[in-house]
Amino acid sequence: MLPTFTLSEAALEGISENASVILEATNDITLQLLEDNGLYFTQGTGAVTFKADADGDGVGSFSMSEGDRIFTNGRNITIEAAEIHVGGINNPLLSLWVEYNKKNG
Ligand SMILES: [Ca+2]
Repeated sequence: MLPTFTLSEAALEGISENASVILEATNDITLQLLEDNGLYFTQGTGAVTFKADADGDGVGSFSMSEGDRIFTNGRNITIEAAEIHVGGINNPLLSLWVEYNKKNG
């Protein structure tokens, strides 16, 4: 069994504004129900990447609750996974992309 790591919501929200980060997992990345239903990244230019299934064997999903929302605050957010289950992301282009993939995926 692979180890599980937990990062707090506060740690994610505390990533400094111009730091680019990649959060990578062999299999699943799960955002637990957020207390305030929002993950608010600090406004800035640093790109944030969630990469599930980093070993590329087709097992690994990115999941968050339907009612939760990621506030990108101008940052680029990338989500890569074999399967993606998102709540909401307040980035218009990404939202469209997610909707498209829900319908056509
Ligand atoms: Ca995997």
